[in-house]
Amino acid sequence: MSSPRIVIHVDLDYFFAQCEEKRNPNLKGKPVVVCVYSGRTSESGAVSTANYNARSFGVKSGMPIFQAKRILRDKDAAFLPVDKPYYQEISSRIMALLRGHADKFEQVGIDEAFLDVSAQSHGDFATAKKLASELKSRVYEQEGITSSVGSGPNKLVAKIASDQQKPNGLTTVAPDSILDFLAPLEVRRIVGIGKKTEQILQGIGVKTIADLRAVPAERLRELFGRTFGAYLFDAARGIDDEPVVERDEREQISRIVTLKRNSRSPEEIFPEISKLIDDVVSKAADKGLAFKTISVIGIMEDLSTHSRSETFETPLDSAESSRRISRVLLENLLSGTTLEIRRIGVKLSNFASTGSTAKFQSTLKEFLG
Ligand code: DCP
Ligand code: CA
Ligand code: CA
Repeated sequence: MSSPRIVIHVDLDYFFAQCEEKRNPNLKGKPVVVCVYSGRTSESGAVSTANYNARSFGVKSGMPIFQAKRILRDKDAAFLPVDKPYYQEISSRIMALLRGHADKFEQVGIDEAFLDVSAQSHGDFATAKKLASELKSRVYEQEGITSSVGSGPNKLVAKIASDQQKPNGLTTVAPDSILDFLAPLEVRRIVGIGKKTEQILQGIGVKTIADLRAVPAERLRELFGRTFGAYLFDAARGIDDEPVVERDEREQISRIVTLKRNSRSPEEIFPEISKLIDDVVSKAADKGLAFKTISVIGIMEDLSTHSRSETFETPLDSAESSRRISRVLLENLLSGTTLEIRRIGVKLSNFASTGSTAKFQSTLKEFLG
């Protein structure tokens, strides 16, 4: 038998706000709120993230800025605009550091990554724990950024573990403690369980992962369908076979062609899109990648660019579905303009490994109607 897999998940703490503290150390100790200003008035917009000081008063991501200001009045709080390029620079350096310590590496978003360290830790959890703690220290020494790190036998458990003791946490889940570790946690801690699933589960008296574990496979299948039902059944037991996979470096695969003549006719344009889709989908398949986002891009007769895209919760890899989606996107694009299309393109992005497809295909069915 091969030795167990060991996966580490790193999640940078209150990332945007921590980057602001790094830039301006005077902010430390104060509530810091990073804001997406919508520009209509000086107060309109939403909170992107906040440091833990601000969170202790109830400030949250997504909250209207005026509400955060009200909560933090008299608290000497700093309200700062999002500076994505700056956060991106810091993220890139940290990701490069982490990548250097992984057998396999998968970045997820700007502030998270999975590291498969099975080989270098010889499947030994004590070694992996030491490695996880070293990674935290290195990131802190190099960038002054704290992180929360979890390790476990797979991505599912590692991610739940990193979320367990935020901020600046380190949580190791050994194979013999998976079931006990998961048991008392709320079901929403499982990736893929959103509000809707949580509500359905609550309806049958399921609050914790232990409760979920007690639900028969057949019942889960009735409630959630065969694939998602099976996923929940496994997840409740800490079972997850998703590999850690390096995302395509360019993070997108695209192709564009010039139409024989400018057109607004789907009948004329769609056959071109269809060929492009077959091409990019097979390129993705060659790389073992599935994709969550499909975009259709039109360069119009006046050379302006119009695009439409759709993102699915679960990765796709089927050319047939992609063609059908792109047809809808093309029609949406055309309905947003009276111009004729001169060049037409398609783009796949938001990649994941194949093997993760078809888990939540219901979102696809909803989109296609
Ligand atoms: N973000 C955002 N809007 C949201 C959620 C997040 O703009 N609704 C941005 C700001 C965050 C970054 O993405 O800094 C990472 O998101 P996380 O969910 O990981 O949140 P934080 O890193 O801010 O906090 P935590 O310490 O809980 O990980
Ligand atoms: Ca984070
Ligand atoms: Ca995150």
